[in-house]
Amino acid sequence: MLLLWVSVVAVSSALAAPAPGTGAQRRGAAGAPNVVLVVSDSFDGRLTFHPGSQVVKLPFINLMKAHGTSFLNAYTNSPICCPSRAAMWSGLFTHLTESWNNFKGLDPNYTTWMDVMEKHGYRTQKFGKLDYTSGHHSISNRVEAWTRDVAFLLRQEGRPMVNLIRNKTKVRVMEKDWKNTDKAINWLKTEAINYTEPFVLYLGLNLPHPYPSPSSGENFGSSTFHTSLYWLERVSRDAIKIPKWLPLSEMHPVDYYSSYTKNCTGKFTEKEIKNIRAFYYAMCAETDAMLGEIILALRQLDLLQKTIVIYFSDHGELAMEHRQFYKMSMYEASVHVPLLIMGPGIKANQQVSNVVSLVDIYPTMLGKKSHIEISLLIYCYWEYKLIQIF
Ligand SMILES: [Ca+2]
Repeated sequence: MLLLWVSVVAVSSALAAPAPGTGAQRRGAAGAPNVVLVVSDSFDGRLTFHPGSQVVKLPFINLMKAHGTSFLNAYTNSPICCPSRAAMWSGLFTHLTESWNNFKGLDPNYTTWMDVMEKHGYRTQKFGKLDYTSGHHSISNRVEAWTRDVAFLLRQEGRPMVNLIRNKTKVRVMEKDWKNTDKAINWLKTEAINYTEPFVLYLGLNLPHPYPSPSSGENFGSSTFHTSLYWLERVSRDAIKIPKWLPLSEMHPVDYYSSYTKNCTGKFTEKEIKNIRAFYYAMCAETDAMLGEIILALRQLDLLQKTIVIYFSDHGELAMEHRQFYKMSMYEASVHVPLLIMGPGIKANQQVSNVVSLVDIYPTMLGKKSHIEISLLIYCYWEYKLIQIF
């Protein structure tokens, strides 16, 4: 823990230095800062500000808050993976992408903002979870979206449960995400560091999405909240709120249907609910550590002062609020996402309360300005235009 704290302090000192080239407005990529996006899954945005921030230690999100701009009211455009990510990569609302569920996303050859940036001289690279194109989920996903407006029960997920690794030194629980984080860092060290052009790096993490539960039978889904004592110790159990539930008979039929298909209509003790929430928060702490590894690598490579770092998630996680887990609901826990931006030209320690959403990433990256699209840079006092093509 001391090591982590020292690292955060060291990064803070590096960020205190003045940003080079501030004030530049450029066409094309030449001279523009690099951009690194760390995009996790299922992260409840309310953990990035008070009082949610009291429940779990997130040192690198806190660092981004202190040295950058954080958005207090950032929302997903659709609270499920593919539709959310399709909106983010295309800059189009869900009624335009027609990605209503995980069955349909963008076409594989769709021109995203990253493709446009590459055409304008950026070196680009993606690692980890993407999940914005069609063809990665089952056909049943076509009718199992958050609407679930069918007259029969499609399938029931496994009951939400926890699974603990009783090891106080086990850091790398979600090994696949750590491998992708390592790959991204290796790319920074061996490729990006040598580029004369600016680069855009995207790292997609699966955490803090719950893990598969094969013990729950054929249609098991991902209902296991899994972590180690190392991460669980970062959670303040006393600060965990137990959500109030309506009696099953008073629930709205849509909520009841969601609760039923998510296998949450049975009996849960308060301890069980608190555990599920604690394990979810611990998984968020592990996610923060991966973000931290990227920030530390940028600092070690002397890239931090010329790189804009952006962190957000595709949607939230209900973690037993409204008698549900997963997302697929318009309740706050499901739709409120974290959104933090830091780097050269971006105002430090600024909290923005304006409502923004993931479609705003597209015009932010491309410097597009119109009466409909909102570029986040107008809130950040971001003095660069990454590219200006419209
Ligand atoms: Ca997701």
